[in-house]
Amino acid sequence: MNFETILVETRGRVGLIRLNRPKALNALNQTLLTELMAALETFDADNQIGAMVIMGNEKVFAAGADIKEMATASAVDMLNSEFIPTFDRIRVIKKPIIAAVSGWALGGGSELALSCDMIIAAENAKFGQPEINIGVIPGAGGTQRLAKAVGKALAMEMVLNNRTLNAEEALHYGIVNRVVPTERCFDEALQLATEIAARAPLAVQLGKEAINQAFETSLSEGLANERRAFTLLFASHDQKEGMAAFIEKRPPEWKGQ
Ligand code: DAK
Repeated sequence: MNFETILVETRGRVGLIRLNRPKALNALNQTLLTELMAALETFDADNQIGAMVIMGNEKVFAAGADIKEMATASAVDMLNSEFIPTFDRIRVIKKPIIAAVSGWALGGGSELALSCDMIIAAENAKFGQPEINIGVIPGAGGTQRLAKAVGKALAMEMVLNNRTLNAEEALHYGIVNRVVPTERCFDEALQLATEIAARAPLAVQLGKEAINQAFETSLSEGLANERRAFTLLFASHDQKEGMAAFIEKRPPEWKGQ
């Protein structure tokens, strides 16, 4: 896959996407959003890939939507912006996505990280929703995912007064999985993705789906969904293989079937 604004490669069963507009601090322009989505969906459809990592560089994950591209846009332009389909489509990616966040994750960049399933944060990571500085509010989930993750009071402060969170604060409020030395951020994210990608693919997929439903449904609906998914896995080769391997004291061989 050849792209203008991202670099894409595979490492074993992990699909790696590096945001690559360093001069613009990886600002998310329409091209980048289109390319990012194409790469994610290609990896999601590829049986050889079990998990994905999205990363920036050491200074910045992404500084948000491209303000220069957006500055003269009309409301209709925004309605037709790639932001809306991109963030809707990220929600339905079946395989786990891990964000490796070093430096700034601001505005749409923070929303992108929060749309991923897990976040490994570098010690220099900073999360914020500075849209208020340019006369708008978050438009890609910042008011919703953030409020659910950090609670109402802090979300208000972040969205209404540009309060940023450093890596330790982000860990404290549960929006990142762990904080690691900045130079280790990518390796730690890759390691986590590699481990998950080696696990039973259908169980990983249904586990992700079930956890995401916890944020969208009532407890009883969520529990019913979980039971259906659990039961469905008993129709898979990998359930038979996993349990047989345990009993026979050998490593399982997953087929994703
Ligand atoms: N867009 C465009 N260019 C950007 C940029 C951005 N978001 N952020 C930085 N740059 C550019 C700068 O203009 C500068 O370019 P040159 O002047 O060299 O040409 C270059 O990157 C380096 O930036 P700085 O010189 O400012 O670097 P510093 O280290 O001094 O500061 C900073 C780093 C990250 C604190 C600062 O650059 C900054 O505050 N950037 C803006 C952050 C921001 O406000 N982000 C929120 C953007 S609004 C939507 C849904 C969601 C959204 C949009 C639509 N729909 C549903 C339709 C999302 C909106 C947003 O994210």
